[in-house]
Amino acid sequence: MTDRVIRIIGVPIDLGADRRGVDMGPSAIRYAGLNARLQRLGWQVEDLGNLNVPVPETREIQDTHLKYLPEIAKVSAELTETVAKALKDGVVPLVLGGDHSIGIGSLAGIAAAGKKRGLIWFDTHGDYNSPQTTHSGNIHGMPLAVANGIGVRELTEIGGPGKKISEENTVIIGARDFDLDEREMLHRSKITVFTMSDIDQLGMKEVVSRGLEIAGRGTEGIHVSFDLDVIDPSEAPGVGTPVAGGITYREAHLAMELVAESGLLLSLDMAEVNPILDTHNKTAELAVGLICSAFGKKIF
Ligand code: Z70
Ligand code: MN
Ligand code: MN
Ligand code: MN
Repeated sequence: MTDRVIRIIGVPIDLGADRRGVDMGPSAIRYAGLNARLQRLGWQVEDLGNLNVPVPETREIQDTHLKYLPEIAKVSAELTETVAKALKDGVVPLVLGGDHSIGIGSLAGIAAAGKKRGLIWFDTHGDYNSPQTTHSGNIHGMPLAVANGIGVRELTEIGGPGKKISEENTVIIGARDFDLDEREMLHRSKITVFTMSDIDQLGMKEVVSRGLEIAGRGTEGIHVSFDLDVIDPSEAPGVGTPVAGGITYREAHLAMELVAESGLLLSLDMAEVNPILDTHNKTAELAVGLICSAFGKKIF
């Protein structure tokens, strides 16, 4: 199975979020045994280490609607190139956040490599704000909008002009917290949203099956971007923005197992692990478990 290679790309960034700590996510996830566990599953692992990310103390916020825009644009451009190169090299990029602004570079990298991929975005949030609709000015609330061509050109044109996703093949799962105007914009888009209410009514299996069908339709596979805050804070306390009412540990694993079974997964982001709020690296360990489920770990 030596042809199966995962390339790990750490992005220790917290410039996209208010709460400090998610910059330590890549360390915590590696500390939880990521590389060895993937190897035990039969994967060859290449760890590129971390991209260079400035710390906020060395920078000043210039635009309160787009905090740390120049810094995030620079890191996103580097991530775009790194992800595009991985795809051209025929390996599977695994991007470790860091706040969810990492989605900008991941999706731009996939597009730059010329791949038509569906997207499943597991998140409490829509991450679909524009500089006009944002209340926080935090760019981690914008990556999905940016990928869909909404926002400033410094972000939307990273990796080239044009949309980086196909709306018709984009699915959000686990949402329960939108800003008002963000919600309106999502309603007007062709993105499919499965809320917590949908999961309660249909069950995770049905939601993910529908999501895979939508994301996989007419594409060569899918990218999964997983924000750990989609999981209930009782089971994932160490996240950037804990919000009550999330999916369970078991639903999260089921979702990743279904992704693995589909055979569609081509690249993965794990975002928003915050070791400062975590208890004994529980959330980072969960992140590693979910990555393993997504990459084919079976219980039996
Ligand atoms: C809010 C904003 C967000 C993650 C929080 C929250 C966005 N909609 N995303 N935590 N991962 O600030 O735009
Ligand atoms: Mn997010
Ligand atoms: Mn979120
Ligand atoms: Mn508003």
